[in-house]
Amino acid sequence: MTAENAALYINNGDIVGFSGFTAAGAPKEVPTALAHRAKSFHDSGKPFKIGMYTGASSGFSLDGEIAEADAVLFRTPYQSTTDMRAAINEGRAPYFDMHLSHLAQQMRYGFLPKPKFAIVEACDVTEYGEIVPTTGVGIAPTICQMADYIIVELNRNHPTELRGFHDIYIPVDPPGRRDIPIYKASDRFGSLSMQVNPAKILGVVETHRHDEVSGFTPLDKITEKIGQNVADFLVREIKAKRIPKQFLPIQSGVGNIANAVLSSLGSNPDIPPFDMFTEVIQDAVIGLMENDKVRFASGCSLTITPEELSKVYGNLNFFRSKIGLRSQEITNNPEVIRRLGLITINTALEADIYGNVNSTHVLGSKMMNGIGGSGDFTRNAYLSIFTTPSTAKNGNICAFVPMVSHHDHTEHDVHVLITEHGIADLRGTSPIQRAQIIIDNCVDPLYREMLRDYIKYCPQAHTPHNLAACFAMHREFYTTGTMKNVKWEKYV
Ligand code: 0RQ
Repeated sequence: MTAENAALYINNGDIVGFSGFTAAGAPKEVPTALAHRAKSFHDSGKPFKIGMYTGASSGFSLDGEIAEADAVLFRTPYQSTTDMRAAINEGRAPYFDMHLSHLAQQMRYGFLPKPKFAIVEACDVTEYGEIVPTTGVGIAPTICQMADYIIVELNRNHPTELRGFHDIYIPVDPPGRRDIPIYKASDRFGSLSMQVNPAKILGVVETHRHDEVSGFTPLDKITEKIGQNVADFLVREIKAKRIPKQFLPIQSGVGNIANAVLSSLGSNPDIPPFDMFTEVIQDAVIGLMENDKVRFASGCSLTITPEELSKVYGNLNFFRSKIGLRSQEITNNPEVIRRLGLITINTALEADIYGNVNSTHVLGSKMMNGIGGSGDFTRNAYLSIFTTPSTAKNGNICAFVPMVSHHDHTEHDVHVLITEHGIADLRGTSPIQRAQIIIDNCVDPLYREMLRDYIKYCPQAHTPHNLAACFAMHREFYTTGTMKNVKWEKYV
């Protein structure tokens, strides 16, 4: 059927689950047609909004179009398009930010409204109800199981030979849940496709559209240095025998820094070949697989640019033995993360001098993207690392503040902070020791004295704070456009 005809099934107030994870494997044609349907309703003065579940972020033709059409009843668990972010921060799209591993099970537990429709991208679908996803899995198995109706976007841009990349499994819910039998990243135990009742499939929409995955900005001096610092730190840990010499699986977050970190790990001769047990498999991983530096990558999406994807599709047999795509409740599962002993590397927006991390809220209130999988991985890691450039906005924002303005990862979970200036190893340190280590090693020299001075204005305590002044840096930025000129006397 056409995307327009498929969209006609969906009405105001309906709840829709979408396949994919990031822009990889997200449907494209039907969401855009839905957005047009919403606009035509709005033009005739009628309401049209849908509840939206996705795996994580999605592409412009999904989040962008639906947000632009002002058709969001609610949205969870993660997003990163400009339009959706604006709709959320302007109060036009009610959003709740969730740990990605929680979403599918909370839908099944009945904590969240049941999806009526599942719109899923596939590279193959059979009359018996077998659906083979494309480059992203996300929450697709659960939404296909729960939804009353399924619309399949059959994307001819992806070969049917993607069959064999996936490992699909829905855990039984408590009290019957059993262990997840993954003992190394490359273990597979699920099925190759999603099996649904074929009677639920309303129709199949064909498309040839590419995943809307954007490329990376070339490495700059800061991201390159952060990547080198991470690699140096991990080499040091291997030499100190705190990481086994055969190394441990890596999880790395999204974006330019994560890509730079992977490149540095890949080119460092003292880091042995490794497995990845991660969420998003990014561009850098493909080259590292070709060079035998990455042995296997388990993830819930292959979020790679068309150039890298064509390498994978040009050598499907090689990459099928090296990539496993699973749902996010398996890739981010605390049980498996703890068992495999992951080294997790995620990015902070800001951290405080005591090691707490904000990954989501700009200056405490504006949603950036969401917590994503960073909490799933950080809390359960063997060794958790956060990276960040030491400043943002041309040095006018210091990434280190007295108290984080929003709290995603606590001091209890954050083992190491790394910036372009250096490494703060926080393991086994008290709050005041952490403050010294972070200021000396990670903070930009421009802000070091300012943060040392802050502590002087704090009454003696286990975690010294001056509650009148702890957000002074944020307040100065709001009023003057820079944190550079904070005078604590003005606030204390
Ligand atoms: O804004 O582009 O307007 O200048 O924030 O900053 O440095 O480009 O960072 O793209 O690596 O994203 C934490 C958001 C980092 C991401 C976050 C401004 C800065 C810029 C973005 P401009 P960068 P990145 C598993 C892991 C949570 C989910 C996660 C993220 C913009 O990594 O979403 O970890 N993480 N998932 O200028 C105000 C500060 C700022 C600031 C930076 N302190 N205050 N603005 N900016 N620091 C994968 C998944 O879950 C899918």
